[in-house]
Amino acid sequence: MRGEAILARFGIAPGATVSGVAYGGRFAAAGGAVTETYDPTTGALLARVTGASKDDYDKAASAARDAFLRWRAAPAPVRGEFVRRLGEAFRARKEDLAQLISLENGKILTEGRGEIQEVIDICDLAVGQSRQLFGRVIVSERREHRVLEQWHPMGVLGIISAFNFPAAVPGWGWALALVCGDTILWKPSSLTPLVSIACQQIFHDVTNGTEAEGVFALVVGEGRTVGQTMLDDRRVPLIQATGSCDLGERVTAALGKRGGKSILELGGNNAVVVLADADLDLALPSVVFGSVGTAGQRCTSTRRLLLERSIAPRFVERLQKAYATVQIGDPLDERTLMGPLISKQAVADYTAGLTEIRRQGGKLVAGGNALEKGGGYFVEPAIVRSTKDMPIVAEEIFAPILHVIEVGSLEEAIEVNNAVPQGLSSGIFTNDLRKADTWISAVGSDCGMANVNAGTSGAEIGGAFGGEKMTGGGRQSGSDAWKGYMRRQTNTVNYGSAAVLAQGVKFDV
Ligand code: UN1
Repeated sequence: MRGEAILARFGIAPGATVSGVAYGGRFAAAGGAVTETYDPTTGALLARVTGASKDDYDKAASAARDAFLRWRAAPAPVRGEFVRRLGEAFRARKEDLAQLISLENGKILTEGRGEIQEVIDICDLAVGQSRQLFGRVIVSERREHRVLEQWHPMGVLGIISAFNFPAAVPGWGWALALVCGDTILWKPSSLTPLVSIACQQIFHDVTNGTEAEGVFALVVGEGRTVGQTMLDDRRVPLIQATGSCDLGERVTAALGKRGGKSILELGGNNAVVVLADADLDLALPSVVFGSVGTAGQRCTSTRRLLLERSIAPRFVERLQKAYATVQIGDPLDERTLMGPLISKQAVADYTAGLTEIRRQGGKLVAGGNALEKGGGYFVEPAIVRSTKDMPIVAEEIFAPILHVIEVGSLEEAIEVNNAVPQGLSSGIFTNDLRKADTWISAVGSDCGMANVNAGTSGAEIGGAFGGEKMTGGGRQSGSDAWKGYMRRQTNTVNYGSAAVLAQGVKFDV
């Protein structure tokens, strides 16, 4: 069977039933609902994964909590040393994991490799960060007083991750959270449970028999059951969640009731602006990668292309030509540029999305068909000529559909870019310095990420990753995103012998 050798590297036999629950350094005999995971390239069953029952969840969460009580006391650089070893293990298994991602998720191999590289990169960053969890010392208004700020471990980090980045985005969370002194309770997407099981095996390889044993727990399961239990669980003070805007609403509602914190990365509806003065040779590959890469299934995928009117016909023509050369097929074949969508449902969403776009007046100018290809979930990448007032343009359709919208000026481009509810990523192509700087100024793009002469997807881990508005406001990955995984404590220290009150208050007893 296709993929047999890839699965075998992680001890999984095709069609076998494996446990999706692990805590305390080992996989447990799980008793929850069984998830079937499919190869999106062929539609064939890869394996069955037993998810967490209520009882399994409870044991996993307790184990993660117990591990936290020990782990938080380890010096941060010691915790960093484990993350260094995890990074080494991911380096050693990079190709195995990349192939497994291509098999179960359907992204092309180079992107699977890139995804594991992203895990390695965040580990490297986190190791350095483990020696830089700096607080501040603040001058006090009171004599013989000092005010300082410290960052302490938060507790168990719940990770709710999506199918499209089954290893890297959870990796952003666990690598930083571990050096911050937190432990991990991971509910992966039910569409890619094998990738999470493979990662968990590596976690065990590195941490078992050490003081880090048990810092990772895994609970495969549906969002409605296992996910909701986690959202309601006071043992989990912080949840990093990636997914739709609807997921964000559920997370916020549940955490609001119990004072939990969240780091959210929700829907994107990312636009690229190409102005008339732009280098079109530069813009073209960036737009194609943004819209067709990962079969349009990144949160950062380019969904809207805002073209300055005078270049629109020329650029669309070049885009159509480029789209026609995109090789669609087996993501494990190095020549392929676009693999399948994740599921039958995703194909249905693509088709329904295009039908609705046309109903609202959009004109299809490239692609548009689901492809019969050996049982896989393939579609053609599509380009539609749309207008800014079509309501569907404001929605995220998680498929390779690119709206082309004409604009008359930079000002109009900014207005259209900002007119949608989501605010993750954005990019402008221009050679005009003033226009480029306006785009990234306070009156420019309102997104968490705004690029110049670079597309919307493929961010490096060094910057803070995340977006505004319905995208949820969270920041992950680099910069000072680590602060989101810790709790801040302000300390006032009186090293004198008088009880002095702030603001000059007198209260003599
Ligand atoms: C996502 O789609 O949720 O910037 C993450 C990018 C990748 C991460 C995408 N580094 O496209």
